[in-house]
Parts: sequence; structure tokens; C-alpha cells
Amino acid sequence: MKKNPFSILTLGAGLFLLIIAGCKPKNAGNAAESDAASRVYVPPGKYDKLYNFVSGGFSGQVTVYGIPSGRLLRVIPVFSLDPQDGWGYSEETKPMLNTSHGMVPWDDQHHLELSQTNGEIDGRWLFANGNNTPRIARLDLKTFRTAEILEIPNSAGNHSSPFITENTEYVVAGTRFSVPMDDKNGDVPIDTYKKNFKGTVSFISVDPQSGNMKLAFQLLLPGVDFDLSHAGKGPSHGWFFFSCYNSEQAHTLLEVNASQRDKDFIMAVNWKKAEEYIKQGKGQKQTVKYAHNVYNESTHSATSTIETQTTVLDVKDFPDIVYLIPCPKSPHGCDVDPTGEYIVGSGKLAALIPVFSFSKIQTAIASKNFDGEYAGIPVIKYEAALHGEVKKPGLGPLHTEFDGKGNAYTTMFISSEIVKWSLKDLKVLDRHATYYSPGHLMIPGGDSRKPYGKYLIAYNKITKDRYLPTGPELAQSAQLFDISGDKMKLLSDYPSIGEPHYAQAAPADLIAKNSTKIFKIEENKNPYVTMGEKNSKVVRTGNRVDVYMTMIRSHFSPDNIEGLKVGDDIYFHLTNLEQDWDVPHGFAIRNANTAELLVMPGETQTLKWTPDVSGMYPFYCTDFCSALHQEMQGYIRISPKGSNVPLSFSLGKNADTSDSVLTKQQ
Ligand code: K7E
Ligand code: CUA
Repeated sequence: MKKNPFSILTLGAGLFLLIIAGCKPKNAGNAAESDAASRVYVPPGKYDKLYNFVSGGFSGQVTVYGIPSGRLLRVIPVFSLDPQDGWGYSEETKPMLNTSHGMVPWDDQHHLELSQTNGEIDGRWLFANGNNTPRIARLDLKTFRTAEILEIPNSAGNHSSPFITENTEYVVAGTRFSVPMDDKNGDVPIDTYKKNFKGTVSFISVDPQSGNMKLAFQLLLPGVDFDLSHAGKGPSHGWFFFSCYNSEQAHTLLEVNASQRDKDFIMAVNWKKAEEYIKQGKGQKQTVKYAHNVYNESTHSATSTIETQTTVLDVKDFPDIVYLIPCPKSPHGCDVDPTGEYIVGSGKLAALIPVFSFSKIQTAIASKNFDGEYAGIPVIKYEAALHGEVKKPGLGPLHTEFDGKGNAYTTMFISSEIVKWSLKDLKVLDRHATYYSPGHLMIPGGDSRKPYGKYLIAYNKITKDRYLPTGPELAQSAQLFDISGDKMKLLSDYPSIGEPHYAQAAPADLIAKNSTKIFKIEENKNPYVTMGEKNSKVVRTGNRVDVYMTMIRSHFSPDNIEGLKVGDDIYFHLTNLEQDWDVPHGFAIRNANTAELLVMPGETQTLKWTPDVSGMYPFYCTDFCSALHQEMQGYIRISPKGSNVPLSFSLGKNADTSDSVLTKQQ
């Protein structure tokens, strides 16, 4: 066992310095196992064993990697504009980024959760949180696209989200910041925090067939900060657990003022009970505003609807829904083991890891073994809820995952390591350095009832000297470990996109077999579809022009258009007629102040362009689609406002009315 030089440090000024600085493990080089190369090597033409879905952090997107190779397979646009896919630029996808505050083209994406059935990953959907403008996205794993985005009212910083229950009954969303509720006057002095600021957690129901999300109800809670959460499972199914910090209710200099109390809380929520009260009509209806955006796979278009109602249950009126459990100190991760019995709270500033027992929590509630209350909510006695403490695990515990064999693995941000410990006797079994300062870690299925990983991936916050320098900015690193034996073995590290926080993984078979290869053209219900080249046309209605254009290797139809004018609103409806896997066509016009379109086989997408200067505008296909890809191009003639050039469009009319300079010279 490598000796951790920091485990003897106690809390104090030194620790605070370390928190700021982190620290670098010794022997940072040459750390991988000697046979590591062969264990991560996926030969050309062979597939990876697992899909790894990784949050993009401040990129706002989700990335997909193959494991064990660590190869980047795809970036899926979710909350941020993506010029590569035209996401948020095409008329069809613009509504996906709509909110009650208009278009919000970016977010900070931290956590992902795969849908589950009976507590096991079912490979259907992936949920993603938007942290900054509170939103939850559902990605469809058939198409690897964002299918739905729901804005969350009464929330500010959707951090403890989007964790799910074991049959995907609910996706949860807890607010990081407490704020005045949406229907209250938010224009109040900040130092009235204790009076005016409230927290909420939202329960979003998921339709078991379609996956469609609906804001089912919200719990009104004291004004603290909710950080992470996980649902109970098995015996604890019906409960949800949240970590909270800032029980001091500070509103300034939180690094000091929210670190005063020796313990903050894990909040246990009996959501089945809350659900009953809602069914009995006990919730308060509240008028709010939030967007609900849905992408329809048959029209290839999104709609955005502004919803206006939420149902709120004030927990202080329902004393048997919520209980608080003291947890040292400023807890971050809140993780439930595969059996559903153990709840691990990771206090960033604690020198130990408390592990709570679900059955003991139930006994404590039944016998009212409370230690007073906090804002009207019963506080369970720490010892009454405690299974035990992992002593001297390392410094700065953040997140824990499980291998299904009775072991837990916790990231230590400050001492830069992963620590493996036993759930039963809470003994530290192994520790391995990471490079550097890991945030989340992920074991495939590691937060489900059935972890199946022999791998563990650490997502590190600090890269420093691990890669060739690329200026002041370095990509965050992921590190792959083999955890099939007693000792963790470092296999590889690879860069990631944005800042990865949480991640999920699923066996390749579960997802690959359902993957969409083309959209069937005969099922294309986009109102602007062009079914076949002969139906392509250009239609003028006042100053709106609709161009119904098709794409097939290797031309557009039409590819010559005249009679369009400066100031026209031109809508190019591009239908890709291909019915062949992996043959998208792109579409770009010179000087258009928007992104390209990338249109998948059988799909229709629309680009809007309002030309501002008359002249000749070439357009072309941006995706190398055939040997004659470079010939896949055309011209649009833009005439001045008020010109009377007749509207015309054509394909293949190559007669030239002018004299050719070339011919004369020959
Ligand atoms: Cu620890 Cu936002 Cu999950 Cu990142 S959070 S590390
Ligand atoms: Cu179509 Cu290149």
C-alpha cells in the first residue's frame, strides 16, 4: 500500500491551504502497469466493450467515449449551440434551447444518469442536467440526440440533478442556490436571506413508454444549498437522499461562512409519501413560467411550450416526508450502494467518511430518535443513523462508486487519490494516486443495483504536466483503472472535452443493437420535406422564400436559383434523400451569418438566411460524401431590393447564353 503522506494531517489552516492548492502525488510518471497497453488496445476494426457517456461541464454538451480504448466517439450537442451539427442554428432545433427567458445557448452540464429498469441500466435514455439555467435534458440513445429539455422553475443552479429512481419513475432536480421563489418578489435585500430565501427539490416524472418528462411536484425546503443526490434502491426504493451544505445560511464568503458548523446534513426524502400527498391534492398550485421543449423524430423538428403551473408541497406542513441526518462537514457526494442499505456522505472538509444505514434511519424515525429540528424538519441523531465511519481515508473526499462486490471507491480531491474501502467493516483496502485532484469517478453501473465494471474511471480536475503543454489551457484528463483484482491498476489516461464531472457507462451490446442508422424517408413528416428530386421547388410568398431542396450524391436540386432579393427571408429546407448509413450531407452558403446544416439520411433541416448585399452566392456540401463531393455545389443570385428578375430554379440546365472567353481563345 502506498503511504499517503497527508492522512495524518488534521483539519486546520494547513488543510485550507491544501484545498486551494491541491497536492501532487510522488512518482507521477511511470505509474501505469507494464501490460496496460495491451489491455486498453482495441485493434483497428474492433469495437470497444463499453460506451462511456461523460458530462461536458462548461462545454454544455455530452461526450461519448469507447472503453477501454478511451477513444472519443462523438460529442452530442445538448445545452450549447453546436455549429458542427447546426444544433440551435437550424429552424428545427432552435426551439430546443428556448427557455422562459428566451434562447439560452449555453449551460454548464455536470451530471448524467442512464435510465434504469429494476435498478439496472436499460440503455434507453440518458438524462443530463443544466446547472446554470436550471434544465434537464433527455437524450435518446437510439439516435444519440437530445430529445427533450425541461426547464425547472423555483430553482437556481440545478446541481443535484438528474438522479433517477430505480424504474426511472422520477428524475430529481435540487437547487444549488436558495433564492426567493418565482412567485415572490426577488427584489429584496440579500441580507434578508434567512427570511426570504428558500430551496426546492423537484420531481420530474418520466413516461415509461415515450420517456416524456413532466414536472410532477416540488418540495419547498429551508434555504440551504443542495449539492448532490442519489435515489434509494431495493429496500430503500421510495426514498431519495441529498447532501446539503451552507446550513449556516450564509450569503457571502461561503468558503468561510458556510464552513462554520461541524456538521451539515444529508436530507432523506420519502418521495412515495410526498407522491401520496400530491395525489390527495395537498400540494399548492403556483403560477410560474418554464419551457418544455420536445424534439419530434418524425417531423424532425422541435417545439417549445411555455408551461405556467407547478405544484408545491411545503415540507414544514408535512412532517413525515423529510428528515435531516447530520453529516460532517460540507458534504458533497451522496451515494447509495447497490444493496440500497448504505448511504455515503462525502464531507469535503471531513477527515473521515460517514456511512449511514437505511435500516437504522428507519428505526430512528420510528422511535423518534431525534436531535431537535432544523427549520421545522426533524434531525435524526448522528449515531442513530450511522453504520460507521471510514477512518483516515485521505483528504477531500468527493464522490463514491461501488463495484457490487461489497467495495466502495472514493475520490480524494486534496490528496489526489482513489481510496478503496469495504462497506462491511469500513477498512481501507487500497489506495492509488491520480493525476491530479479527481472530482467524480465512475464504475460502469456503479450507482445502479448491478455494477458490472471491472473498470473505474477517474475524472481529474487538474492536468498540469501530464500532457504536452498547450498554452495556459490544458484538457482535463480521464484515467482508466482496472479494478478486477484486489489492487487498482492504472491502465491509461486520455484528454476530455470541457470539464467532465459525472459519467455513466453501459455495455456496448445494450445500446449498439438499437442504434438508428438512417431516418426512413417515407416516414419523414417534416412539413417542408421534399419527397424526391422532381418535387424540389422555390416558392415566393411576399418577401418570404421557401426553397425545397434535396441532396443526394453528388448534387443539390435545384442548384441554380435566381430571382431572390436583398432583404428576403429565405428558408432553405434541405432534405437528404440518401437511405444509406453514414452519408450525411452538409449545406453552407457564403456569408450566411449562421452555422452549416448537417442533414442525416432521410432527414429535413432548415436554414434561414436574409441576404444583405446583392451578388452571387455559392453554396456547397461541407461533408466529404463521395469522390465528387467537391462538385456538390451551386449558385444563388441575389438581386437588389425591388429588382424584377423573375424567380427561377433549375438543375442541369447548362446552356450558357454568354460568349465564352475560353472558346474564343482556343
Ligand atoms: Cu463534484 Cu458538479 Cu458532481 Cu463536479 S460536482 S466534481
Ligand atoms: Cu454531399 Cu459532400
